[in-house]
Amino acid sequence: MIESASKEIIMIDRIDTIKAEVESFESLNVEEIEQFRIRMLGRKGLITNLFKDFKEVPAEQKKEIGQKLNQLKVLANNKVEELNQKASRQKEADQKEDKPDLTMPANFVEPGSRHPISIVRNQINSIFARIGYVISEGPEIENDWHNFSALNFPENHPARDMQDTFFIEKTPDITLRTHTSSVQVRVMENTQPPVRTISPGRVFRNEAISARAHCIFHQVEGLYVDEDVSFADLKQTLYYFAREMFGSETKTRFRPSFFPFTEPSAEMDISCTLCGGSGCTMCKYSGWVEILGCGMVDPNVLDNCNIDSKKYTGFAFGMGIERVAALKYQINDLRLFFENDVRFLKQFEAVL
Ligand code: 2U9
Repeated sequence: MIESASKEIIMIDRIDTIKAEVESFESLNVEEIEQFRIRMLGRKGLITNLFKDFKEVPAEQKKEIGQKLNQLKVLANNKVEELNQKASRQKEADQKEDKPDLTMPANFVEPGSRHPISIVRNQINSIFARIGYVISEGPEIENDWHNFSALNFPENHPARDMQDTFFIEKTPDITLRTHTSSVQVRVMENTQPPVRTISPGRVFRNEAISARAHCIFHQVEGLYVDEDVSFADLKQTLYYFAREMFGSETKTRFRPSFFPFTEPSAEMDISCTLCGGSGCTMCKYSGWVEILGCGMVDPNVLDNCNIDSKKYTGFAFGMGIERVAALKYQINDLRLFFENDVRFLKQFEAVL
C-alpha cells in the first residue's frame, strides 16, 4: 500500500516537472521546436516514457493519473503546434518588411566600360607623355582674350560670329571655348619656355548636329615653345604620333593651310586607315584622310603671352578626338559618340 502510494506521488511529481518545462518553453526557431517535440513526444521522449510507466500504476489510481497524463500530452502537442505557427507567421512578417534574404542569389551588375572618346584621349595623352609633354587643363567658359584676341583672331573674324560661337547672354566677352588653345594661352602667360604641353578637353561650336559635326566635341591641342623649334620638329613629332596611333605602316603628308594663330600653317593627312592608301569610299579614292591642323605659332601670339618672339619659336597642332576615334575604329556617324547606346559602347569593352 505504502509502495503503491509513493509510486503514485513520484509519477505525479514527474508529470508536474515536465508540465512546468512544457509551459516555460519558448522559441521561434523551427529546429529548436522540433528538438523540443522529440524530447517530449518522440519514441523515447519524456512524455512517451511516462505512458510506458503508466502500465505499472495500480488500477485504483489509473483514472486520476491517466487524466493528468493525457492533459500533459495535449499541452505538449498544442505547444509545438502553437510555436510552429508563430514561427511561420514571423517568417512571413520578416519577408514583408523587406528584410534582405541573405540566401538569395546576388543581382547581376552589368559592368561598365570606358567610352571610346576617353579611350582615344588616353591613348593620345600617353603617346605625347612619352616624348615629354605634360597635360594642361583650363575653363570651358572663357573670355574673349583667351579664346580669340590672344590667338591673333582679327576683330571681324567669322569664328567670333554668333553663328559659330556660343556667347553667354548679355556678356559678349564671355564665351564657351571654341578650342582648347585658350588653355595653352593661359599656360604661356604663366610659364616661360621651354613649354611642352597638350590640352585635351570639351569644346563648343554653334553648329547644326549631323553625321559629320556636333555642337560639342573633344579636342587635343599641342604646343611646343623653345629656342630653335623648327617646322622639321613639328613634322617629325606628328609623324611619330601618327605611327603610334594608327600603326607603323602609316604615312603622313602635309598640305598648306591657314589659321590666325599659326604661320605657316598646314593640315596633316594620314594614309587611309581602311584601305591603307589604295583607295576606298572612306578616303574618296584619294588614299589619304585629314587628321589634324598644325603650324608654327604666330610671333604675335607669343608676344601676346609675354614670350619673346625674337628669342623663341614654337609649333602647335590641334585635332578632334571624335575624328581620330572615327578613323581608328571606322565609325561613320559622329552622333554615335553622344547617344550612349549600349550596343555601340559595348563594342569597346575589350579596349583599355
Ligand atoms: C596656341 C597657339 C596655337 C593649335 C592648332 C589647329 C592648328 C587646328 C583644328 C583641328 C580640328 C581644331 O578640332 S578641330 O576643329 N585645329 O587645325 N590647332 S594649330 O594652335 C595653337 C594652339 C595654342 C597658344
